[in-house]
Amino acid sequence: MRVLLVRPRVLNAMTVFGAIVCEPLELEYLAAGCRKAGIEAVLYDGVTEYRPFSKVVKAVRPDVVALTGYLTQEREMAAYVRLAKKVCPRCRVILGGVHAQLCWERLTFPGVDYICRGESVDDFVTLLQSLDRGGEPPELPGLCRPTEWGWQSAPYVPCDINDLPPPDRSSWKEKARWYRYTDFSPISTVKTAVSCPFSCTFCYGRNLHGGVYQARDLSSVLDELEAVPGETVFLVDSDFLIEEERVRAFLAGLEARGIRKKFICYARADFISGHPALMEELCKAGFVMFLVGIEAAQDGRLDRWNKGTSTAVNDTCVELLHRLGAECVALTIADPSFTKADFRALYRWAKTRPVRCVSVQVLTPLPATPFYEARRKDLLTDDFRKFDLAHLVLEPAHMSKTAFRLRYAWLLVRLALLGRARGAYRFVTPGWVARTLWKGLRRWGTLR
Ligand code: B12
Ligand code: SF4
Repeated sequence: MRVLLVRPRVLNAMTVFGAIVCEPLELEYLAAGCRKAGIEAVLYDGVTEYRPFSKVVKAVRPDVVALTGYLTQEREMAAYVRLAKKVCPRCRVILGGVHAQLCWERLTFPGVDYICRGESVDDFVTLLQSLDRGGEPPELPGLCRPTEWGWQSAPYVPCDINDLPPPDRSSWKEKARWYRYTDFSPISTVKTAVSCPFSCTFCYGRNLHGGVYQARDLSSVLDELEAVPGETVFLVDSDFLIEEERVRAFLAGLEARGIRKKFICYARADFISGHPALMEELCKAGFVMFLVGIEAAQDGRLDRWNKGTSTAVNDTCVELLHRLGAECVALTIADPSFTKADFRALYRWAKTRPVRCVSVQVLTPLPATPFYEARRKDLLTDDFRKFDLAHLVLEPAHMSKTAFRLRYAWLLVRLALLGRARGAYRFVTPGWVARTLWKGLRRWGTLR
């Protein structure tokens, strides 16, 4: 049996400019499971691919096309399904991933045969094996299929993430020049935990895995780190710094095994500000960048979003990271309820704090979050391409939509210039911009 594993093309500002590009880790997990079971797996990563999809399907002639994707990629996913079935009508199409896990009903496009809501690679392999035998697949957790009563999902049961195989990174080297997190390149990505024990109202990631946080055994994480090719590792947990004991054991493991890498991770401001000595050890062990959910310059907003932190905690956090010489990427939110003064306050916050990189995303109700349930009747659109946290999907409360968009764009420009003046984004040169635009143009024609 031959499987074509596909990550869809993304052509938005973030990816066309290539400032953050990660390896297709989800496909590397699936490929590992397939290859272990003797199933041939071919990867098609639309993010780094110039060949038209149908040409690849024609050449590979897969028995199964398995597609991942985020909510912003629904239309692309539907287009890949159409193309796959057109070029290779006998192939089966299976969808999966974080969007499918909680919003699978939106993915029942014509041509889709199965949707896997679960994260289990073993279940995916079992599905492939039963298709290979020509039988009807068993009742696997979270497996959705069309029935005479319409599409039905078997109950989703989170898998034990310790059962996932080590990702197969055999194609990493070939694509390494693409992988970067702003100034750090090439990067590898490693996932050490799923979901998050906190409950910020706008967060999608915490609802994954049945809303239950689970961290992998550290020995397997360290085994993986010993083998990853990148000099910098982006730990893609929703939040890596959760359990103090685990972080200490992780540091001891790095030391004992002599693992020397640079690390980037997501972390909460309250953990950072509450553990100055541990943070110092992390920085000494190679942690160079922390992506911190600062979210707002006002306490009222943090409380409304159930963030569980405060502006004072945020300030202590950025001061501490600055003192330790680590990069703090402050993740903040532009709320459609912003007044002109709120936009100015966010910029002032950045200007008066020792941070170089401040990212601002538009507050967006992502489906399956409490925030979405509360605001779904107010949405300006149900086109999920606009849910990329850069578009406005709720009516602004204090200005017109155009005024909000202009103020948001102006804030982004000012923050980028501020960051640049403070020494960030060194990789952005005129040559680099020209090259990345050219790469984006070449990928434009791949969805055919
Ligand atoms: C790293 C990351 C990125 C990277 C890209 C990573 C990638 N591989 O493409 C970057 C920084 C570019 C990025 C961008 C965006 N991201 Co992002 N990202 C993440 C993050 C932190 C980790 C994702 C990851 O690498 N996971 C590791 C892989 C192995 O896990 P996985 O995808 O769950 O895969 C497992 C299963 O789901 C399953 N599986 C996956 N696919 C398939 C397919 C099949 C067929 C099967 C059977 C199984 C299967 O198998 C895997 C192994 O168990 C998550 C947060 C999180 N906690 O997940 C957010 C997250 C996925 N991102 C999110 C969002 C909103 C975005 C953006 C739209 C907005 C933004 N500005 O950040 C953009 C859009 C990019 C796009 N593709 O359209 C949301 C997803 C919302 C949604 N409903 O889709 C998340 C959950 C963050 C959040 N808390 O809201 N992101
Ligand atoms: S925003 Fe961060 S801390 Fe809050 S629930 Fe999501 S991952 Fe956890």
